[in-house]
Amino acid sequence: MAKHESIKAVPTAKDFRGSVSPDWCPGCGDFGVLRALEMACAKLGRENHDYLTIGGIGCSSNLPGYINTYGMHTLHGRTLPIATGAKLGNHDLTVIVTGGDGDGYGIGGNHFVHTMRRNVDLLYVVMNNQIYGLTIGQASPTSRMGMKTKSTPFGNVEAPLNPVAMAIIAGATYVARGFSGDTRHITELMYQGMEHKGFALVDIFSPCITFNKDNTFPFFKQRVKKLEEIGHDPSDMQAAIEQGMVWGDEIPVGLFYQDTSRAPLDELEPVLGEGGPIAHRELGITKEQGDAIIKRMM
Ligand SMILES: Cc1ncc(C[n+]2csc(CCOP(=O)(O)OP(=O)(O)O)c2C)c(N)n1
Ligand code: SF4
Ligand SMILES: [Mg+2]
Repeated sequence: MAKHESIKAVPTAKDFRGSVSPDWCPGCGDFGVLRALEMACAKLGRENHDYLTIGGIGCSSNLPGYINTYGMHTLHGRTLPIATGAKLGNHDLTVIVTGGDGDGYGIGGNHFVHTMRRNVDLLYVVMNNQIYGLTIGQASPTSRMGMKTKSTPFGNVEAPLNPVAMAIIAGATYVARGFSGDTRHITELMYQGMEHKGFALVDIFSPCITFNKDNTFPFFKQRVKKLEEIGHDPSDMQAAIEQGMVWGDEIPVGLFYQDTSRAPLDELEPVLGEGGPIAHRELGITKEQGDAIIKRMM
């Protein structure tokens, strides 16, 4: 069965625009990510109810409230286990997780590693602004050494983690990076990430114009270099890690790594093999038994 067999109509990006306007600071990089995600969903061609968008806590994690799909606003750092449960509960859904560098690489770091190891079929979009935006400007796991923030007034003494290299090593089967100033490029990266069967990370430089005065739009505009233009082969794991380690006057963006040989978790789980998504199956218990369980849990 084709991955997206339930396609019925061809929606436009406008169909994915939510009814609530984002309360992000005017000029925040997250606006570009939201617009690109709307376009990527339209390009994939599924209907609104075929998508579930899940966020944690943070400016970036508020995105599910602004896009017209099913959505969940969950706990700080806990999006990935919730997304895993949702995907296994209804593996016909296109599951998208959105969040920040603090949410995903800090408090949620353990889940990040294990969700990639399991190759859960979802798109994970991290708006990496190298700062805690919502809590007004503390250092995050991707803040550079020496960076002055509210929590590091004398300069950050911790080394940043490298999400791209980490994702490749941990078992993600689609690893990409983009810049929110290039909406067309990130639309394509996110679209391909949803098409991919398995865990797809799209780490996006999404400047926090209010609290990060180092990693700004001009900073990235001057440095980003598309991997497509330098002839990188995304099936070459070693080359992908090497490119992932590059950080300087040029910073690579694009598709670093893709492995299409590994099946995603939902295809390997025997219980899901026959009978369609669990969410659509009969419960196999009587109404009385169901009522008793609900009563006990209330
Ligand atoms: C368990 C828990 N710890 C801490 C917080 C406080 N908190 C809320 S958002 C956040 C960090 C947000 O940073 P990031 O994920 O990078 O998102 P951004 O706002 O930068 O988009 C923190 C520490 C919380 N809400 N819950
Ligand atoms: S604080 Fe930073 S990340 Fe949050 S909305 Fe404002 S610019 Fe964006
Ligand atoms: Mg952040």
